[in-house]
Amino acid sequence: MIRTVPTGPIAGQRPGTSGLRKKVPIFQASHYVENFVQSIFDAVKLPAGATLVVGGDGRFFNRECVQTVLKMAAANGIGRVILGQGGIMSTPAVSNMIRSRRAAGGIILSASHNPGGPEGDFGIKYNVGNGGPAPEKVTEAIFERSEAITAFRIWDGADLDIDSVGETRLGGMVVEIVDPVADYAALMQTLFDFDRIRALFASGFSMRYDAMSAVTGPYAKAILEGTLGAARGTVVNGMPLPDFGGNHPDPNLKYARSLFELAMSREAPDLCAASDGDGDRNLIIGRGLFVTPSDSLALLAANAHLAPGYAQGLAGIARSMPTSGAADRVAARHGIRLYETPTGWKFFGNLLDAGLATLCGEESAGTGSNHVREKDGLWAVLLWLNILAVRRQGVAEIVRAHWAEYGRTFYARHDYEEIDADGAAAMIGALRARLPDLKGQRFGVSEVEAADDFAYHDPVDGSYSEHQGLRLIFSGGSRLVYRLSGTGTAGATLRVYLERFEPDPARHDEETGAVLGELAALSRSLAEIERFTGRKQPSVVT
Ligand code: VG1
Ligand code: CO
Repeated sequence: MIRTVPTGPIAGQRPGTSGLRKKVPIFQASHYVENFVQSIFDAVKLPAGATLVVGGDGRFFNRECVQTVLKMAAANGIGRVILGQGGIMSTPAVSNMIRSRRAAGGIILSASHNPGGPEGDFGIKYNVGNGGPAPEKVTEAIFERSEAITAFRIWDGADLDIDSVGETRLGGMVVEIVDPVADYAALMQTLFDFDRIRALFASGFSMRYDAMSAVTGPYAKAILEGTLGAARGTVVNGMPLPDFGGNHPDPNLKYARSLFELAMSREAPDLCAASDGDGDRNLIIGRGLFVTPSDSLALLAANAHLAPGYAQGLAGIARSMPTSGAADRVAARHGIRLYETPTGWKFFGNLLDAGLATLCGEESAGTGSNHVREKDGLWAVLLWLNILAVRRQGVAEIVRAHWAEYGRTFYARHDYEEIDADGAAAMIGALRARLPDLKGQRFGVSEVEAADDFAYHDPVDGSYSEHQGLRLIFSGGSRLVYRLSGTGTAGATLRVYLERFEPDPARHDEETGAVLGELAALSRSLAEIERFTGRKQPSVVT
């Protein structure tokens, strides 16, 4: 039986960079999930009988939330829900499922790389029919609806068994529970030379893949150990856990520290890799060398043609604005276009749909291609493996050769987490107001050549997004970018992105911290970070 339940707006249901993300207790509050899910259905107005894909990263509250979404879908005229077994499906696998099954859209339950558990984070994200995150006009419409909601519709009945593969019914709606891995694994097989990667592993190539007790464990085990013949035990922390084993499923140098230490040790395998909570991010570390995500995008772009799925070359490359200019040099050399977009994967969707870009990437460990409309962690690892299998060189050797050819872009991101939101906003406001004066000013050996508040005109649909980060471009190839995070759940997080281009190979082995030291000091004094936020140093450097 369908029930219509009166409700009223709950403040603050505005989706951020990647969906609605809040602390678990907020999601557990009465009507919180129901209001937001009803706002999605009201705003996107799917045709009666439409198909919807639903999956989550398995974090705490995933299973309860799946039940609510199913019951509300049944009460809102959805014809079929394709659900990952146990409520689990990685973000790129949901994207693929939406596309391959021609679903109208999908709902992803995840807070990605944020910590999980009863006091951790949760999130709900709506993806549209191309398989990608809803564009801004859709997320705005959802938010507006949440501010005016008066009732939600829900199926009144017992919870469904979500653990057995097969079809069941909820009222008039079919619930199809699927193996979340199979279709995704089949897609990977069409893109990469699995025989060659198998031969690489057979030749003794060693690897460690840290699934961080998050969603990619079953995918990595099936593909790396199952199909490609990597040694058993290659995948560690391979079981998705509601609290991610008490760890923070963010594959960076801070939270994947033990993997990093292994890669730097005498026992280092040929390749160390990791993915985040929902499987869309990747970390790549060669023996003794961490590959920055910005470099990884450039390297993958320069070598993608070695994989069958990209043998025709690339139509174009897209990167988010804070991502380093390393990929720009590859695009320039290959005579293809480089698109610079605001932060967040939703801005790549139009470029991919229109065939303007083939590869996309972000400095935050996200890389992907036109095979789906999300960034894809395991895909990036497989593309690296394909390249290593063809070139038969080590990761570090390939990276150094790339730097020698294109120059090296030293890069770091400084995060000031959980700072006071008003102080952070005041700091950005003050710096924004000074941008026109900064242009032409000299700091040490370099001069500010350009200073702006990044805005983006989507070349496909003409939409305009402003205030996407403050940029200072210096003579000699250095850059500073300041923006506030749109994914945090406590206070504000200031992100400062630093880069410096170094063409001279004799200087490519210098320490990133030393190379960027002066720029880091300047980033603090210029924006008066301490005065506005009380912080002398960043809380995380990646
Ligand atoms: C961060 C990253 C951004 C990424 C977003 C979602 O956003 O900087 O590059 O697209 O997370 O990633 P922000 O607004 O906090 O800087 V995920 O893996 O959460 O889907
Ligand atoms: Co993620």
